[in-house]
Amino acid sequence: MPEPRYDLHYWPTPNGHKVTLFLEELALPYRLVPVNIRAGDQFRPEFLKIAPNNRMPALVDRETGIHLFESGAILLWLAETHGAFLPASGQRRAEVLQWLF
Ligand SMILES: N[C@@H](CCC(=O)N[C@@H](CS)C(=O)NCC(=O)O)C(=O)O
Repeated sequence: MPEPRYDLHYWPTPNGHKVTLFLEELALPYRLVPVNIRAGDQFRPEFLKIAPNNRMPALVDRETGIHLFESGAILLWLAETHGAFLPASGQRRAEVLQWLF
């Protein structure tokens, strides 16, 4: 079985849920990589290479090699990459982004 496209560095908090909701809605292949923020995993050097702000969620896209932190940036990337939930331009796009930001 092929590796899933996305690694989501995650802990079950609202910011983490934002990204899992998106991935689930589009049935995108992903793997959860736990970042136990109560145990200090967010300060591990290997995690800081992906998320230098020491916060989860963070996403690794194996297909493009892109590493992203900040849930809003991740959602925007996923929306544009998969052509979902985000109108291409105009008022409707601005309305979606106002909720995202
Ligand atoms: N603006 C960030 C906030 C992320 C954030 O605050 N993550 C928290 C958990 S919800 C975290 O990882 N905290 C670890 C820490 O502050 O050390 C986003 O939307 O991704």
